[in-house]
Amino acid sequence: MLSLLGLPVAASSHAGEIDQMIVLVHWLMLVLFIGWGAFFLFVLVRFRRKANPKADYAGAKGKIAKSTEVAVAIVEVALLLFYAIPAWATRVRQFPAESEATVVRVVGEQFAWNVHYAGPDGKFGRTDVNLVSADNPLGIDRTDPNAADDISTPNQLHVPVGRPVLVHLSSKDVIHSFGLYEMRVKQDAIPGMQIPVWFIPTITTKEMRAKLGKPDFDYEIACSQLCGLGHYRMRGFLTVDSAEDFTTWIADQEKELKPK
Ligand SMILES: [Cu+2]
Repeated sequence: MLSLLGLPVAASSHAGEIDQMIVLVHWLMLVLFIGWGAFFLFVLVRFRRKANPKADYAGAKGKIAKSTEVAVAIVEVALLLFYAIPAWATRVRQFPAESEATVVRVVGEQFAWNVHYAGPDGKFGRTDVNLVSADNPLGIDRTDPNAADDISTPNQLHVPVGRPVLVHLSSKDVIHSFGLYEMRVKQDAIPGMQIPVWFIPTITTKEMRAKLGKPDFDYEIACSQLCGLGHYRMRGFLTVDSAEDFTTWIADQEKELKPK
């Protein structure tokens, strides 16, 4: 059923839960589509003009219609109560502790995703809108001691596998939407707000490439909100690394920070 629906591959710990819900909703829609379609055909024949030359203002009466409506409503309420609301509650109420997560800031702008790592000290440095420039899209204040080791990577989000990722999401200009399809993550990025989003990646990019037999496969960061003329090219990449590869990558980024 999943491949039939054309869903992207799943690579986070909660992806199965979301997919199960999507599948259940589609089953319900399939039943409704067939049911309503059959009813429509029945009505076309049953109430045809030839057999009913005179319109009946009272209309047809029957119990089936009402009980069907009630049954559909019950299924919908069950989907909400047992699947949608509990899944959502985990997303928005059970955030991982910052000490146990990879914490990053992601700031959307027309038309890029700026990723900010706190560096080895684990403290995000001060940022200032007045310092924002082409070379410093996040406006990181390098004179702040906490900012000395901060890393800023445009359109490149690297995270280690198997560990919660906590993203503090924001935007510099208009409303964007942070979409990681393989992680089943989507959240609006709104200027003036820092919105936390979290997920646990379960398959590294390298493993996924091998699994799919596609050596150039990458997890993408898509902007899921029409945010301006360049919206189509607002595309970043998420790389899920093994713990060692992630450490190496961070170390490489740190090296680039050192004054040349
Ligand atoms: Cu956008």
